[in-house]
Amino acid sequence: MQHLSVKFCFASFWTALFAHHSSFAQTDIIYQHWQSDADRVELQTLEHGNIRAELSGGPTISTFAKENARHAKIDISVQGNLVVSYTSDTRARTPSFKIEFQNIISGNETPELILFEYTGGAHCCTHVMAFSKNDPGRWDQVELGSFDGEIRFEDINDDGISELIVSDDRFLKAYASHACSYRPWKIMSMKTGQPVDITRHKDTIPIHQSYLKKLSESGGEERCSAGYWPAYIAANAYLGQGNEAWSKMVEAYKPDAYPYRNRVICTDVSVSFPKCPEELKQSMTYPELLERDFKEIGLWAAVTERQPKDEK
Ligand SMILES: [Ca+2]
Repeated sequence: MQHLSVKFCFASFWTALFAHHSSFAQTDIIYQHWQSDADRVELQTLEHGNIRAELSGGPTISTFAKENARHAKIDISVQGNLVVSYTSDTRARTPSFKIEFQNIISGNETPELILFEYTGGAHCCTHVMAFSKNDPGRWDQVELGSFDGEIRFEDINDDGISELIVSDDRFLKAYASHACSYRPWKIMSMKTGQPVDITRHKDTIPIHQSYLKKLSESGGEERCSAGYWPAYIAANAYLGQGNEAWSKMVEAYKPDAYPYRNRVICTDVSVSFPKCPEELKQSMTYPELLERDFKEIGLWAAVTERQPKDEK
């Protein structure tokens, strides 16, 4: 059973990585999947203009896995001069890697090299890094984050620079099982060299609209109601319709139904639940829990507003 879930997960990893839109052709991408009996993977190269990226890998001693782990190694050279040599710190025994070129930073003349590293485990995570030329001859490494679901680059506002679109993992397993956790999109854009959350920018409206269309066709409202409503309300809130979405949830909410069962939470968020003193434990209904969580992630105002919010 464990074996099956890992296989499924690899399948979804590759599906997620293939599902992207960019100005670069598929030939600009290298995939590297480790066979479990191999000590190292064959070196592969990817070129763009005078930039050459080499992806290789071998056994490693990492912070996470003391033995039997494998790392990815990226060497980037420009006109034959080595500008980046990066070795990943992985916990994976049979990791998967992908590199591709994407324009995600404006103001420099070269595209970024993106490394996707699937760290292993039943679900989590794909760690994403960008290598970017900033000052003449200087290349920086930028952490884009670790994500459990789909990851894609798409130029959502046609300015020639791709935005990063990922599943919002804050909604994962918060109200339902992994399979029943619907996640709205989180959208990020690079500003002054760092990823910035632009999920509520007006340019993202078509992304949320298309998400809601898919969500309504998913059957999740019936099958996974407790995991469906948070994503439905959040995506609607991004479109200035949070208030109506909340009302729909309240209408559908059945206090006695299993998916909506009350949760006991610890009112001190700094204390893990097993260590929570009895006097700090509190039973919350499903709507109360949603309200608390939406307040915590700064979305409650958007649930009670009616106009699209433009956060730059
Ligand atoms: Ca763009």
